[in-house]
Amino acid sequence: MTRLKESDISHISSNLPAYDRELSAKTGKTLLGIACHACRADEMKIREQAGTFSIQVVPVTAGQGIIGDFSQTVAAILHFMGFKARVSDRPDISGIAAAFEQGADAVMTADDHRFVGINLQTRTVSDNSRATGRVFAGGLDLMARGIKDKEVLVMGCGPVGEAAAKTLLSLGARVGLYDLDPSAAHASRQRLSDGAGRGTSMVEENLDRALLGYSHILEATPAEESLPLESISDQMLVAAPGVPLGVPAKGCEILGDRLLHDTLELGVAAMAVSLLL
Ligand code: 2YC
Repeated sequence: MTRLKESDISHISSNLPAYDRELSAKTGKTLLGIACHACRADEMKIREQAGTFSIQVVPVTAGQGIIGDFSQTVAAILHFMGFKARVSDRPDISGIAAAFEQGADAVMTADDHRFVGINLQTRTVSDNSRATGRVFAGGLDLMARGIKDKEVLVMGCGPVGEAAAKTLLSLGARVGLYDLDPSAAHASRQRLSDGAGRGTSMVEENLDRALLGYSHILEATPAEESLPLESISDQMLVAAPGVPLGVPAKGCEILGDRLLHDTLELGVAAMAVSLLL
């Protein structure tokens, strides 16, 4: 899991209205709308419930410690979506205890290993990796005006890529799995075929050859420039939850509105919606 740097997220809070407009242009839906689409939730109902749902964001000093602006940015994203959100006055256990004592409906908190939302009533745990994979798959579905029966190459078979593949299969896409470590791709394929649900995925062992055959890409690697410039065509649609962005700058220019990427917003939005389900 890539650890975010303050510079990855410091722009987010002040840019949320503009980002919402960018998402609408790319997918036809807003941040809340994409998260609801990915979670198969009714947007009107979620918007209504969010207004009275309080989420306490609790900083955690353990391990590598606090990332500047992280908790404040998470709270700003939640507030922008209409949730009652605030950062706890104290970090760690004191913050968790205060959330319960103050009757918060949920907490959102991250150590070096997991970033989760926890619904304090239902005990539902929404995991950032799963939510991020799911919401970027949902965003690709929207950009493609329906991903059903289309072929999608998932690059990176970690928790985010595998969650994206699972969602894409449930949407009726045909999924190719690529990873630098072929055994990781094979293990993902096995888990995906064991699980309920539909469709089968296949492992792509050679990236250059695979990229010749796919025009829908879900880039979920922690590598920069994982998508070679020469492979980027003017029909390609790319949903890229991977941090740092795996598309070279020139590639971003070519893709324009056909590239979906952020470092926190969509994943947090999907985590929050799934806490209400
Ligand atoms: O500020 C804090 O409370 C820190 N304990 C937060 C640490 C987050 C570590 N995880 C990451 O940087 C990201 C997650 C947002 C998702 C994947 N990596």
